[in-house]
Order: sequence, then structure tokens, then C-alpha cells
Amino acid sequence: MAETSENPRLQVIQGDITRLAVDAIVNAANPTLLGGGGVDGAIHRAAGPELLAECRTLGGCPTGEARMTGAYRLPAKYVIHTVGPVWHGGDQGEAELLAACYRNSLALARRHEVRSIAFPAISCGVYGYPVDEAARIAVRETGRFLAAHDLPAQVLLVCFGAEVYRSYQEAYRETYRETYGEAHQGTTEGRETGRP
Ligand code: AR6
Repeated sequence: MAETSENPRLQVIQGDITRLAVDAIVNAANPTLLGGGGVDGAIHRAAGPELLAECRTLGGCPTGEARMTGAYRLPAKYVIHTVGPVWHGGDQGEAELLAACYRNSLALARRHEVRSIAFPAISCGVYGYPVDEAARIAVRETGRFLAAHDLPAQVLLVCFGAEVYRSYQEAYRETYRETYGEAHQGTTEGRETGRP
């Protein structure tokens, strides 16, 4: 897997989230929590039918919130299901709802003493969120949470495909430019300067 490394607690990687042996993987679900396509479908397929059975007991999940289940046949220990906003042009509170998905998932993980957690690009598939904007929100919200809390110790932002990965790398670089200044920007690809 390719990887961008600057903050050792926050990594952007390219890969399949269902393969990761982290404490928790996040599912980009819909409000029914009863499965669907995209990463949701992949997670349910890999976890097995027990996951759907547990999801049925939860009674759904509103947009922006998060719910936790077991991970069954997945290598992870937990699945955190969060419901991203459908993109309607940006004036329907989408950015705040997407930020809430990251914050609520991380808070739930922390309450369960999750050390490592992996997020997919929530809302960036079927729900149509512009990837560059979603990537900035993902990097910003996870970075803020990490700065404020010791747990989770490790956050992976998992990109399924080169295009999403490029957007996330750019958002990551941008955030570090803002945090540390131009002299400290860099990624594993074309790194010109050292770690801040
Ligand atoms: N690992 C990591 N990322 C993945 C994987 C995977 N195995 N498979 C897909 N992605 P989407 P949404 C990426 O559509 O936009 C479902 O039907 C994918 O390339 O899964 O939040 C739900 O039930 C994209 O970048 O989620 C909802 O109805 C990202 O995951 C609806 O889709 C999110 O794409 C949610 O839509």
C-alpha cells in the first residue's frame, strides 16, 4: 500500500478497508444500517451475515451520527457505522454533517478504547460529495481530534483508488502547510524537506 507520512498518528493510505487489522473500521452506511453498495456492501460481504443481524437490532442511524457493532469475520475488532450526507450542492449543511461523522465516530471509538481506526472516504461515492472538499474535512477533523486526545492513537484515511488518494494527499499537504508553514510541506512522494 502506498502511504503518506507526516504526522505519525495520521496516515493516508490507498487500499481496501476490509483487509485492515485495525481495532475499528468505519463504514459509510445509510440511515437504515441494513447494507448497500460501495464500501458498505464490501464490509457486509467480508464480515458475513452476523453483521447484518446485529445491525438490525440498532434501529438505524441519523445522518452525522455513528453506531458500533462487532466485526465478525473481518480482521478488525469493531465496525463503526456512520451515515454521511448526500451532496445537494453544499448549502444543506453537508460540510457540518460530514465533519460530525468523523467527530462522532472518533468519540465512539475513544469511549471503547480503540487504539487504531480506519476511515473510508465517507460520502465520496454514491453520495456524491466532491472529493477534494471531503478530503479537507477528513484531514482537518481527524487531525483536530488527535491533537485533543490520546485515543485513538492511530488514524488511517483509506482511499480506494488513485484519484481519491491524490485528493487526500493534497488535503494532507495543505493542512500541514497551514500548520507548519511552506518550509515544512512534504509527503513520501517528492519529499523535499524533512519532517516538521
Ligand atoms: N475500501 C475502502 N474504500 C472503499 C471500498 C473498500 N473496500 N469500497 C469502496 N470504497 P460509497 P457513500 C470507497 O459509495 O458515498 C452505500 O450503498 C469508494 O470508492 O461506499 O458514503 C451505502 O449503503 C468511495 O471513495 O459511500 C449508502 O447508501 C468511498 O468508499 C451509500 O452507499 C465511499 O463510497 C453511501 O454512500
